[in-house]
Amino acid sequence: MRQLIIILFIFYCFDLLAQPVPAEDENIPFLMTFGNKAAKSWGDDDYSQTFFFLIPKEYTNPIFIRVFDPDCGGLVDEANGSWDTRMTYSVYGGEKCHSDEDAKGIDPVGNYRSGNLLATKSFAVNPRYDNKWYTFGPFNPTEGELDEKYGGFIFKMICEGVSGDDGNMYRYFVSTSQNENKRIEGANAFAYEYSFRMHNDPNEVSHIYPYIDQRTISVEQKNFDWDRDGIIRVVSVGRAGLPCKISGDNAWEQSQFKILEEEINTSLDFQFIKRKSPPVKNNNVVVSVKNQYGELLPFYTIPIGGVPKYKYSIGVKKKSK
Ligand SMILES: [Ca+2]
Ligand SMILES: [Ca+2]
Ligand SMILES: [Ca+2]
Ligand SMILES: [Ca+2]
Repeated sequence: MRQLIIILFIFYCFDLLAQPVPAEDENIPFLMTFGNKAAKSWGDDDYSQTFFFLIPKEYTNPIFIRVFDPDCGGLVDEANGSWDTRMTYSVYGGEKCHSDEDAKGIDPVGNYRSGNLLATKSFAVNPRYDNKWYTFGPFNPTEGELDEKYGGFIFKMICEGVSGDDGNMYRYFVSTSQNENKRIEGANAFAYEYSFRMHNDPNEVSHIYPYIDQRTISVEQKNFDWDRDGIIRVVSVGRAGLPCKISGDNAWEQSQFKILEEEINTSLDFQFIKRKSPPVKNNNVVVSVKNQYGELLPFYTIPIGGVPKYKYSIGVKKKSK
């Protein structure tokens, strides 16, 4: 019994150290990208999702980018009639793979496929990859785009629904190993737009954590197809919970607010809190956050500076002003 407890404890620790995308603090069950013939009312506005993986400069061994349930069909995904959807995953590195303006947009337009194509693979419904991992790589970290500001090499992964009308649910993991999920110390992942599946359990709260840099004065949060599923609110070091406007079925909504001094160089916590009844099932939603210049802010899967906690003293000071 004692041995079992020790083994369980070790597994638990490994889990905490893991770097899944989405990550634990986000509590987002799956990323979601539909085939390009699906109606937008299913909850994906553009059938394309871009993620960036940041590998610290000090890390020099090969890396692998793993995809959980890359196919569209079987256990995990969302059927729309028969399974007829094909997903393409493409890994890019090299100059401009991230720094190109089009790569940092929310729409798959212009030169968003910038950089060197390092690997690509398409999946339809396929029991071989259903509920299982597929591994891209190995890649040498230097095949990414070096960005000193980020302190490392950046890789880009684009997932696109190139045919069909079903919903593809999936996750990523950047690993040191081809066959297992083994974290890379100091690595992170980020996106400028998140298209994801909410939990069905109304007690589960999902989070995204945009980072607020020194240039940010105000932000605009946009959400699509939230289906009026409860509330979306912002928590930060200076905010106990600011409600955002929420979208209905197949609709966009946006809210703007000013950034507090204390929020500079911290992450915001956008909380997605489901309504209790009637429950909303299989809810897919798209979210992005811009600054006052219209530049999109990155959401890090491991929030920079940690998950922000409201500090009562800061909030009270602000209110009394
Ligand atoms: Ca279909
Ligand atoms: Ca599947
Ligand atoms: Ca899938
Ligand atoms: Ca939805």
